[in-house]
Amino acid sequence: MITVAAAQPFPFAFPPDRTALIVIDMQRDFIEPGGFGETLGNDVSLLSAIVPTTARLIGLFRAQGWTIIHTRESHAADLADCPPAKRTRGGPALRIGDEGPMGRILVRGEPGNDIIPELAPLPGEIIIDKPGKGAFYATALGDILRLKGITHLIFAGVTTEVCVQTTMREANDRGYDCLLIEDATESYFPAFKAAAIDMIRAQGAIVGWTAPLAALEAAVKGTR
Ligand code: TIU
Repeated sequence: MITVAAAQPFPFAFPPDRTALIVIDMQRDFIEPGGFGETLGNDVSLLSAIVPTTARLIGLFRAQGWTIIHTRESHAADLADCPPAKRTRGGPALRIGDEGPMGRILVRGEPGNDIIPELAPLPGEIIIDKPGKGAFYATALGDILRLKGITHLIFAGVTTEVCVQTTMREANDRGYDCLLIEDATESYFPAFKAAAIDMIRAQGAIVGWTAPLAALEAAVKGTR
């Protein structure tokens, strides 16, 4: 076991061979102008801040040979997996499936739906395409984790209070111990990021633990 001593609300211990990193939706659609995030009215520039830290976190897992899973929020070209309620909600500049500057908004295989080049998955890393905010809904993630014997999950990605928090809650209800890396997750709303982190670790880790990347790095270094 490796123990992240500085995790909150108390130390987080994980068995590396039964742990996976899940990097949520680090896609051009959320991080670059002209994608889904911007069509919803958000200032997407805030999200780039975590790219270097997330790259370091992925690099740590690669160096150790530990399991890495990337997710992409995406829909089929015919939008058969996109509930009308999701497509018609609000008054976005462009709707899911509309043609934008990076191809069709939030559609699988379009340039804007790719993971940003700085964090591109390597061969052998798992990619989960998900139509919902949670990565367990309508995907094979649960089966994949079970087959690999995974019991602990470490989370990064965007946005903290939407897809990251939803997936952590899904995972927590399925019995996984979850750690969120605070400086490898970001929101369009700084107050929502702070609130999500607070509510995840409140009540004795009711959803899970949080820690800065340096705390995980220090814990891993201690085992070498
Ligand atoms: N809008 C927003 O904050 N997030 C999403 O729609 N998806 C993800 O969080 N990936």
